[in-house]
Amino acid sequence: MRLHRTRQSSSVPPPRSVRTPRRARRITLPRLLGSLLLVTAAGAAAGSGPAAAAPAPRPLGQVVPAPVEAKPGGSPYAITAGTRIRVESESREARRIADQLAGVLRPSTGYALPVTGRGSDGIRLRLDPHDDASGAEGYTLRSNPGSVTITAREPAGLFHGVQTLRQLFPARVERNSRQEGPWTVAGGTVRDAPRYAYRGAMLDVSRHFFSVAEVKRYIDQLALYKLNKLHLHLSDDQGWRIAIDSWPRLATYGGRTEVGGGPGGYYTKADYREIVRYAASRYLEVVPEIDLPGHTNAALASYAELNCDGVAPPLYTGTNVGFSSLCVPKAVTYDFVDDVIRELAALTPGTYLHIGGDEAHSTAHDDYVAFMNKAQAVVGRYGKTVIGWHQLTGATPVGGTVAQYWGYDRTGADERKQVADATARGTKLVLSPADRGYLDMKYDKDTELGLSWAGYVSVRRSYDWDPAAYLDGARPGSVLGVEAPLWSETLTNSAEIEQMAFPRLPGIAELGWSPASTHDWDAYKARLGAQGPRLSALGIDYYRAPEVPWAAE
Ligand code: TNX
Repeated sequence: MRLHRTRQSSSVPPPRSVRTPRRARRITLPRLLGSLLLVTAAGAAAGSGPAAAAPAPRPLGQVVPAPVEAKPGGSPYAITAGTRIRVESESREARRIADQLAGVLRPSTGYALPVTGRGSDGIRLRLDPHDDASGAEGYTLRSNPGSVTITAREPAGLFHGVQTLRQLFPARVERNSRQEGPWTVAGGTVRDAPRYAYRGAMLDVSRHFFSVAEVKRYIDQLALYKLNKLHLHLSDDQGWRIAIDSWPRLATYGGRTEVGGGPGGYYTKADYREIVRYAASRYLEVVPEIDLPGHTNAALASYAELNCDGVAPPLYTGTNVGFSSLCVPKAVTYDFVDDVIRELAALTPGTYLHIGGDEAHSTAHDDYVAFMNKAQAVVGRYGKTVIGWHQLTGATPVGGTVAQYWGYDRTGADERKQVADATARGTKLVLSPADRGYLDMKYDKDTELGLSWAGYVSVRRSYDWDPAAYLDGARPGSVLGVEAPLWSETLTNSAEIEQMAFPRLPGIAELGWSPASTHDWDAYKARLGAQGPRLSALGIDYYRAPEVPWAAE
């Protein structure tokens, strides 16, 4: 019996943060010669310090997402052959972050960069329990000729500070082979902390299944831009993607295919734990979603008793929505919901559990309300906070529930008002407007991948809105943050994920992180354009949106 695809278990963890995609990793003779030349040039430059005609270091504020404050001042810092990375605190997490930074810097600089203890020089990572200004995720980065010091109250802040530091070096620092220096950072101070606590991205692993290695690759990319939530859409009509011991056929049968009839797949519990662990090591919390009571054909096909008529439908490989529903009156439905949520909650260390609730077009309204109210209680019983798509506000959200708003410019006033009114009763909001934040919408009429039901979403359109002012009538303070969903009806691999996510994902990340006062399309598009060579160095084949002034590669 074939349990699951070998694709997900064959993955070897990438040795460094983001690898070049398979198709771009072929080594051609000119490329080989090119890198040999570079190695020679780097060898000649090594140890000789910054060359006389070295380009000026990147301005401190030229990072995405924009920092709260960047004050230039003094002479730059430069990494040399003798540089050490210093962990200034007795903290295994700080040590791990230092090792991750070394993993980025060593291949491209060609320096040993040992990770060691305290000292006044080098790249210093310092945890300061009294650094209240940094909060849970912020940091301060100070650069002068003697050292670059990142200080934070929490390890998450150190990690985010390290992402900023990566962007202050030349883009080629992200390459896997030795590059020419100098490796300088402008002098001065960056102070930084996020605007919102919830900064997410969603990956739909149901419509097409993505291997653990593909999910890890996306996690690395999200971490670069300081996102802190990975929402996994683990079930839908086309596939059930997580092993549930008490209902094994959900995965072994319901996970057997995907849109277009491909082989599908699912995560074993060990696979899922590995994703959670990897995400946590990049300071992302996994938010698992089981979509209920609609979007459930894969479950209904796996267990006949879940259907009102007791007949299992066939597996589904098309792209329609709204045709499936759990059987609300049947008792067994709630055994199923309880088992699935219990097992998933036990696997998930994070706060949230997402129960879907969207497009339940085949569930009568009263049934929907009754069902969602029961399902919310189950999530609470297993110690998690409910997130649901914003239709959940049509039921009775329990206090502290999070509604994920995915409306768009044509969403009716009544629907918007229903969501806004719920915030007066304590519902919190994560904003994913489909015509702004949906990464699966086409950029324009020529985009090959993606869908267009919410219209085309240009890079500017996805960036140019204010989460705090987006939903009329929402209680101030009810917005927890933003999330960029990526539905995968048309996407089958990492290269396709990246064509849609880049360059729009950094813009959503900036809306979640940067102060509203930094919001300015013209300034942003220049900073984004400077990310081009960096994305290329990471092996990300981003969409060259014509509205962005891309820096020369
Ligand atoms: C709507 S947005 C859906 C998904 C589709 C997506 C495609 C939402 C909560 N439901 O089922 O995959 O559109 O863009």
